[in-house]
Amino acid sequence: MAWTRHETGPSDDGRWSVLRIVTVLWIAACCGVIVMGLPRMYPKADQRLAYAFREPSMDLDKPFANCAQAHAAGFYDIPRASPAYDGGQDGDNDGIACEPDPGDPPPFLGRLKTIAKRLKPVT
Ligand SMILES: [Ca+2]
Repeated sequence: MAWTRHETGPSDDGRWSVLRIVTVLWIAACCGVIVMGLPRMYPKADQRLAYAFREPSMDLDKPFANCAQAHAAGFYDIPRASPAYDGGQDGDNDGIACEPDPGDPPPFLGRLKTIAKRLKPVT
């Protein structure tokens, strides 16, 4: 039976545990080197990712006249932190202005297009 093997003395399990720990530490070290090294190899990559995923309305400098204009320009769910936020366009005062109307296309589709456009290589 398997349990008698553990009672008789050291088995392969001990060596495998050490090997497993060393392997995990090695993989963790490799991941650390990659994570720490990538920004040094490609210094602009993290800036570009941050820009791509940045809330688009943060790049605006003033609110839209109304939510219809915001929606026509492709802006939905404008957060309070954005310069484009207007409390008058946030009817439920939850910090999000110009939420999509029922029947509007899902805003995340437009957001995905923006992210893809921002991630395209500059030629
Ligand atoms: Ca709201």
